[in-house]
Amino acid sequence: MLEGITIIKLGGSIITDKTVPFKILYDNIADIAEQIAKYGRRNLLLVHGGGSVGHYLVEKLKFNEKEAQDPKAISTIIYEMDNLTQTISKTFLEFDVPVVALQTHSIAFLGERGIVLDPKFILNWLRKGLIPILKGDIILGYDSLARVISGDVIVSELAKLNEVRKVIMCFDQDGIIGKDGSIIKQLSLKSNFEELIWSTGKYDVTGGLRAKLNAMAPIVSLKKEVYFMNPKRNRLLNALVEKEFKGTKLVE
Ligand code: IP8
Repeated sequence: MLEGITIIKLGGSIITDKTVPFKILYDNIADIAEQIAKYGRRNLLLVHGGGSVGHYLVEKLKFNEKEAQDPKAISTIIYEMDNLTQTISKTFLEFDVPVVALQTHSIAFLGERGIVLDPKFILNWLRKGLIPILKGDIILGYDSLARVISGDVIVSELAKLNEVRKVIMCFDQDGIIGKDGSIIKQLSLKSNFEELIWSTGKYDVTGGLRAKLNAMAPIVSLKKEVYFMNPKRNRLLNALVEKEFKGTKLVE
């Protein structure tokens, strides 16, 4: 039986330099892989963002969710995002962490009432001892249109599963910063999000901090733990093993 799963979102700002197209932050990925290797358990689901690969390409190729959609643009974005996943998978394997890359666009679909995604396709890999890695991606919808789907929406969807207990959103900030410039230890979902400070980098097509907080709100309501943090200096490992770490906890 699976229980106590933690979802880790590897935000685009921690795996890429969001100001430079296609610049992958290999050292950060290796640091995260090493911490997960030290953690040793496999009750994890990974989801990564687009950073200066996905977000940059969506803008550069003028990917449009409404009008005539260029198959070559869709293909290019998916191809480059898959490459980013492969880079992450390779690094994890180098640290003997057995991941399996599941292409979000192959297993998820946008139905009229939201994402359609059979959790069996993901959880069965966990039962097999592999850590699934999904990503923000382009998926098809009920209306035959392709759409950018943020990794945060995938995280939010998966976090509703009974087996999931905790969500750790990793970014390049030490946590969510309030208007006085300091890290907020506990952020209430009732607070005024406009007053929060968030560095989105140059490219961001999926809505920044507000969209992230909106995606996480239902998970907090389900009484699951949701944290925003920078994974550096063993903070991710500490969060996994329930030691003290720097970051922001979302509360109702
Ligand atoms: O960085 C975006 O995912 P996110 C995915 O998790 C693409 O919002 C293709 C830009």
